[in-house]
Order: sequence, then C-alpha cells, then structure tokens
Amino acid sequence: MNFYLTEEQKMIQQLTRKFASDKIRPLSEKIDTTGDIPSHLINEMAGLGLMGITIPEEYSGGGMDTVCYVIAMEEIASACASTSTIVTVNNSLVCEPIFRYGTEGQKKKFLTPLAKGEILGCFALTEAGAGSDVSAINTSAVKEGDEYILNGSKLFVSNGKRAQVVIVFAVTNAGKGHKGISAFIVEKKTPGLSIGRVEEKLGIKGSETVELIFERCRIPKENLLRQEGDGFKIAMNTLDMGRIGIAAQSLGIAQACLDEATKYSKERVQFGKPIAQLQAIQFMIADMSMEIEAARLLTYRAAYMKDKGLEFIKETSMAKLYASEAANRCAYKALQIHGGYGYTKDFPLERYYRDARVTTIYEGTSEIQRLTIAKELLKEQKPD
Ligand code: COS
Repeated sequence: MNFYLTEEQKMIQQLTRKFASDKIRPLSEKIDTTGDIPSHLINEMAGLGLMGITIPEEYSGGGMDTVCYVIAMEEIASACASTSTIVTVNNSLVCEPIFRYGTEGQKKKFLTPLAKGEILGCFALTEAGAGSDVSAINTSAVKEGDEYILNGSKLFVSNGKRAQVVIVFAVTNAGKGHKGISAFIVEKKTPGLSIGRVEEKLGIKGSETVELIFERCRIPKENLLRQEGDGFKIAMNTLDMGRIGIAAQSLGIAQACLDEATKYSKERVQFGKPIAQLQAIQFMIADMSMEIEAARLLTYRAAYMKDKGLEFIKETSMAKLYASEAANRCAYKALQIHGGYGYTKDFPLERYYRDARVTTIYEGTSEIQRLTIAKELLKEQKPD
C-alpha cells in the first residue's frame, strides 16, 4: 500500500490548482450571481484536457486515470462548485458511458468532440415521477423502422441548456420493469426536443438545471447505446463513476471551507486575540480537517479500485455519502467560525454552504447510498 501520488497525478494536481486559482476562483462570485459560466472558461478547461480526463488519447481524451480525475475535480470544485459540475457531468455521465458502451461509430461521432470539449453533454434520467426510483421512468422509445420515436420529459438535467448531446433513458419494453429500459445518444438539435422549465436553485447556480421535453423525437437506431434493455445497468454503472466525481466535488468544497475558516480565524481578533487561539474554534478546525482527510481517503480508494478493474460499487457509494455529508458539516462549521460575516456575501462561505447542499442529493441521495452500501455488504456475506 502506498499513499503517494504518481508523477502524472502530481502534475495534474499542480496544473489544476494553478488554473483554479488563476482563472476560476476570480470568476466564482460572478458565476454565482449571474448564473452563467463564461464559455471562454469552458474552452480553456477543454484546452487543458479536462473535459475527458480518463478517455484514451485515441478519442482525444486525457488518457489519465480516475485518481487524476478526482484530483482535478477537487481543485476545480474548491474554486467554483458550479464549474466543477460541468466538468463532472461531461466526464462521468457522458464521455464515460459512450466510451464503455458505445460502438466505434458512436465513439468517433460523439466521444471525440465531447472529450475534446468541442461540444458538451448532459445526462437525462430523472423524471417528475422517477427520482430515486429509476425503474419508474415513463419516457418511451418506440421502434419504427430504422428509428426510435422518443416521447416524454426529463427533469433536473444539469448542463441541459448548453449541452449539444444528451444521454437519454427511455422505456422500450414496458412489461419488463428495469430490464425494459434502454439508453440513447440524442442530439440536442433533434426536431421535437425542447428545453422546458429552467430551475431556480439554492446553489450551483452557474450550472443550469433544466427540463428537457421530447415530442416525437426521431432517433436513428444507431444511437441506441448497447442493446435494448441495457439502459438501467448503463445508468447504474455510469452513476457509480459519477458518484466518485461528486465525492471529489464535495471534497473540494469542504477543503475551501477549511481554508477560509483557518485564514479568517487567524485574522479575526476577539477577546484581545485571534479567534484561532480559542479552543472552541480549534476543535471545529480539527474536526473539519479530520473529516476531509477521511473523505479524501475514501474517494481516492474508490477511484483507485475503479482503475484496477475491481468491483467498486460499495466504495463509490461510501465515498459519495461520506464526502457529501462531510462537506455540509464543514460548510456549517466554517460559516459558524465566520459568525455574522459568514452569513453575508462579503465572504464566500454562504456560497459554499448553498453549493454543498446538493451534494447529498444529486446522483443518488444519501439514503440511496446507504441502501446501496447495505445491499452490497449483505451480498458479500457468505452463508455459513
Ligand atoms: N451499480 C451497478 N449495478 C447496480 C447498482 C449500482 N450502483 N445498483 C443496483 N444495481 C443493479 C442490481 O445489482 C440489480 O442487478 P440484477 O438485475 O442483475 O439483479 C439491478 O441493478 C436492479 O437493482 P435493484 O433490484 O437494487 O433495483 P431497485 O430498483 O430496487 O433499486 C436503486 C435500485 C434504488 C439502487 C437505483 O434505482 C438507484 O441507484 N437510484 C438512485 C438513482 C440516482 O442516483 N438518481 C440520480 C439521478 S442522476 S442526477
């Protein structure tokens, strides 16, 4: 066992830390207030190979491992959680399933421009009546000749406005429960596909969250991912990778909270001395730091296991669950250390507090992660 980063991992850490500090952090407040991430920032991230980090170079990806992806996500999220949402969705939820399940033709047509960051993708699974319960989706795909006709609507689609490609999950065989769901690569320009409601949210305001409506959208049969009926498994396996990304995002937010809290506690004088000298503040800082390290170890382990081709469902759920809840606790404590100032927009704490909140919800709530961990654990136990 070794806890050291490889040369490549150190290189991506230095690169993304500098980029986050020079280019992303100065824009983060504006991104939050305007609800928009400037396209030049996305183009610069694409230029650094951050939109398809783990995708092999032959498809114009970064050709790096999942640990590198986690490191990059952590650095970007510590500067701006909204920006890291665009990165994680494109990497984990779009490039990854096309790489794993796509045909050579699908990879050439969609994966290469997505991994290059020339176009962006989004992931459309959730519906009004199907959030945690994925098999309850209603969007339908009916085969007609060489096409599938898609009807229905999807909710809470991150990056759904600016994406040009959508991974859509739809029912192709209603009698078969989760085995009747299929996955499609859908081009945004497809006639019949429109953007519905744009959500007003508490946090992650720079990454738009929208409803996508499909009205008799004709999808060529070549855009089916793998086989009919494979959609549920594709969604689950994709979310396993996605949850590593959200764990890393949570880690980044938590680290930003700790960094701000330590800095402020050394500057803020009360009772004649910096509050960092008060034991009540020290205890909060110590707890935050310990939780971040524990979350980091869980997250890096899940990424490492994925890279080694090991089963990592339980580990990714543990990483996502722990890191997201730790990020919320860290945001609470860091804001508390800032007192009244933390509650104002003069400091970034209130943004971190708002941005952290969604991490225990999207890509599977904390309750779904607990369910998944328990199911996997119970499966592992051999009968006497
Ligand atoms: N990774 C891989 N496979 C998984 C999996 C995971 N995380 N979770 C479940 N599966 C597999 C099961 O092993 C089972 O396989 P078999 O058909 O071969 O037996 C199959 O999927 C069905 O699993 P299960 O019987 O547990 O299905 P349920 O409908 O009871 O529950 C949950 C599935 C709740 C775990 C799933 O729907 C889920 O993860 N929901 C959360 C969805 C989510 O994250 N939404 C956010 C949307 S993206 S913003």
